[in-house]
Amino acid sequence: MFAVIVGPAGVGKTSVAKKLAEYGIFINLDPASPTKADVDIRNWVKTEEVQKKYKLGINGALLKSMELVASLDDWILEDKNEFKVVDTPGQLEIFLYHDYGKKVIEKMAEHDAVALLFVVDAAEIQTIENYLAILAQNAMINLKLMAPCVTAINKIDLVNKEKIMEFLDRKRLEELLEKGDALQSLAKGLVDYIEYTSLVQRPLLISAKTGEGIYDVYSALHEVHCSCGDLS
Ligand SMILES: Nc1nc2c(ncn2[C@@H]2O[C@H](COP(=O)(O)OP(=O)(O)O)[C@@H](O)[C@H]2O)c(=O)[nH]1
Ligand SMILES: [Mg+2]
Repeated sequence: MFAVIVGPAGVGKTSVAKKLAEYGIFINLDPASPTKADVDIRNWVKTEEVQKKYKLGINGALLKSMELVASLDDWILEDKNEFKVVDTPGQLEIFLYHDYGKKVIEKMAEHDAVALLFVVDAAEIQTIENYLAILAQNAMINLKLMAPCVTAINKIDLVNKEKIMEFLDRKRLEELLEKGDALQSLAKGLVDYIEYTSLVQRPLLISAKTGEGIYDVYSALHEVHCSCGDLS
């Protein structure tokens, strides 16, 4: 299967991908990130070269790079038995606003099953509003990419776990929402939507630094993949 790591910049995607790749192989699909990989998209597309060639700013160059990546399939490995961890750029608009990310995912799905891992930073989940905003992004990624998705809250080694655990407890979350404002029905609808669409319902608490929860992510990715069957 392809386990595709998506999420904002700096949340620890590459670190998580490398840890997960201890169970398989590491594919770097970030044309701006020089990193040691088993398969590296930079053999075909390098963002700094695209920037020069097309005279673009850094964001434009990244988008153009992903457009080029979406047209390639040289990097795709055929072996279905392999657990292939795919690291991606942190510019979420590639997946949410443009079709480049979706095209890349569709290309992978032609060859093997695809499961997504949405990685977020634990430091960003200190309030219920932020937690709900993360759920909303997760829902958008699910909708847009139409692939099963697991959410991982990374850098759990840096925060108070108890607080986040409160949000993950559905009953406690509802109690917290009761005290909220007019947005609570929207928020509840969102929680229902996520529970309805996510096969692994609770985000996993992990740390790429200590290794905590990495095996759980590996299992969860296989679980969603098995529940959804082969997408190809
Ligand atoms: N404390 C801690 N730092 C982490 C963890 N995961 C990543 N980092 C650090 O966060 C920074 C960004 O990580 P990186 O993997 O490059 O994030 P990316 O931009 O999402 O690929 C680096 O300095 C990492 O060492 C973690 O679980 N705990
Ligand atoms: Mg990275």
